[in-house]
Amino acid sequence: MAGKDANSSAEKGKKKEVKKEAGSAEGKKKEVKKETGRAEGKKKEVKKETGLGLSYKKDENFGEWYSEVVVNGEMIEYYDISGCYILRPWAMSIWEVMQTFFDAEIKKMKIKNCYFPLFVSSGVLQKEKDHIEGFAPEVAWVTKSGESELEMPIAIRPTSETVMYPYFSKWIRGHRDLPLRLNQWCNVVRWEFSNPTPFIRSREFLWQEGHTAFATKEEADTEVLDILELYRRIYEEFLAVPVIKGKKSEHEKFAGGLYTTTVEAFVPNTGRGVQGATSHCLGQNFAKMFEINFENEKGEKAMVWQNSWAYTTRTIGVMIMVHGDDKGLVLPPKIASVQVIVIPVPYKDANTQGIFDACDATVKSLNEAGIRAETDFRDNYSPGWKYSHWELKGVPLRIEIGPKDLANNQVRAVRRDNSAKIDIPMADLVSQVKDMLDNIQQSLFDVAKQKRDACIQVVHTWEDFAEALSQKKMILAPWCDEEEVEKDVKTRTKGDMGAAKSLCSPFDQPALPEAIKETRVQRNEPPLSPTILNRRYLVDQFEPITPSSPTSILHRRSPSSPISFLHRRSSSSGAFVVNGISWRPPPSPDYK
Ligand code: 87F
Repeated sequence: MAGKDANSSAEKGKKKEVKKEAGSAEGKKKEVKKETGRAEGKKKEVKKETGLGLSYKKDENFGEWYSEVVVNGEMIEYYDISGCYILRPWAMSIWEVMQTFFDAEIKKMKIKNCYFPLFVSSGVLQKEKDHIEGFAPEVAWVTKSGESELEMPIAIRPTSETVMYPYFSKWIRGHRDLPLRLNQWCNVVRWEFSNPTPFIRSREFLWQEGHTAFATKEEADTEVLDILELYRRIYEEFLAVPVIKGKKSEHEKFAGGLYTTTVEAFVPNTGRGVQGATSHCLGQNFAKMFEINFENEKGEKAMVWQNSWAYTTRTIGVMIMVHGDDKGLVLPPKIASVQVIVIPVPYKDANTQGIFDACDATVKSLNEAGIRAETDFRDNYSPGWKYSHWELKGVPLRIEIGPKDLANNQVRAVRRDNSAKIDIPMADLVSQVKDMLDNIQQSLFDVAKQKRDACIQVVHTWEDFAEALSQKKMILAPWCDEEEVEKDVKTRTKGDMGAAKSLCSPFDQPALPEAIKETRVQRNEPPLSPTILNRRYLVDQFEPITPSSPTSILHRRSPSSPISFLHRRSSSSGAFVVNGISWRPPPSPDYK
């Protein structure tokens, strides 16, 4: 997963929390199985007439709802190895749509595809030991072939820095070998220990990993942002999931790199942010380690500047969590392998063949216009069963054709996202269906954005911060980006729901209140940048801080007086108070 996957030191050691979020799939595998039997064993919400439907409601039991929706929606099948899932064609086709888009875009940028081996020798893996250290427990090893022990265990790639960079060192000699821009589409293995969740946290997942080397930092910086923009487009234009672009804090960045940029999504049901994908500037750290040098135009020896970037099948899980409802999946038209399902609704004495022919003609016209439409002619299921089945699978638009439609030379279209129904004259079929699909795509995004924005809270005091956190809000607060302060926020907010973490400092920065800026200048302290904080794994977001905001901030006062959280500086006395009263911080020797 891009979050975990594509880095995040801070993902470490926070595994328990995940359970309460989306997770809970594992260990419930059996339960899920029981629940998923279409017809049997469903006592609660399952529709009597069809045996289809979900037994859990999204707002009542999100974890169980998610497990059920991915299985019943035919995206995932559980497997007999914990944390490993079968991606069924319905899910794989979504991955392929995103892959087609991204692959074409990176080719325009002259990035080339390649494939490096799945196995890593321990010697090579150790080369990156400093950065691998925190991740070591997740590395899976092959130790035997048949019954015989291997002489040296071989690791399965968790990421490919150590696999690729020795060859970067070999292939890059002079400035004419630069830039070297490679990408690979592959699987990686990270042996997670807690709460595997389909798509979101699995032990094996699919991703693309880009690894590039440049002569200058400027070129590397540009690429980091170009790739991040593609990630934004995948989420917003394809998956209809709003994201926030920004920079990770020092604590949350990929430890091996110079800086990490990210797109952060938000799942309102859990109240948490999800790292959607990351694009790192690695600086020259790996160049130093792997001796990736080149002779520059002046004939001098120089080190390359590197980037790495990835997005994973986690994208699909985020989309399901954001759009799915109590009837099942809700797929945005751009990624749905079937955008329109056409269902014949024959009636006793009606002209059944005529209805079937109209269905065929409808699909043909839509296909010719580039719309992915199919018809469901199965005669062993009723129309009602088919409606529920395709709703569960999230097909964006259903077209029904019955005797009345045939007589009136029209079809009935029903939207998956809001159940709106309209009759479309056959003459307007293609244009109206196109419009409806565009409209569904946009509306899914708008609704998701509205929900997300409602969960963003600007805070200036510690009390407000804690309160907003307990309300599952995404918090936007002025922030000093110091590791010590971030660790302290984590310690203070540790609880059943997990601790708070910073998600990113958004590129789109709201203005800081003048009062805060002035205070920083007066104290000769570096400027603060508004940052989004939230409980681990889900996101809290920000909104602009209003000019009238008080000056309380999350920052470190000065090197000698470690941290002053959310203090408010009274303009008259210069004393520090919080919310008008003297602030008593939680017991901690370091804090004032
Ligand atoms: C797990 C086990 C071993 C993340 C790991 O984000 C190593 C790692 O290096 C590890 N989990 N990471 C960081 C990956 C960073 C980076 N790699 C290339 C990316 C983008 C693609």
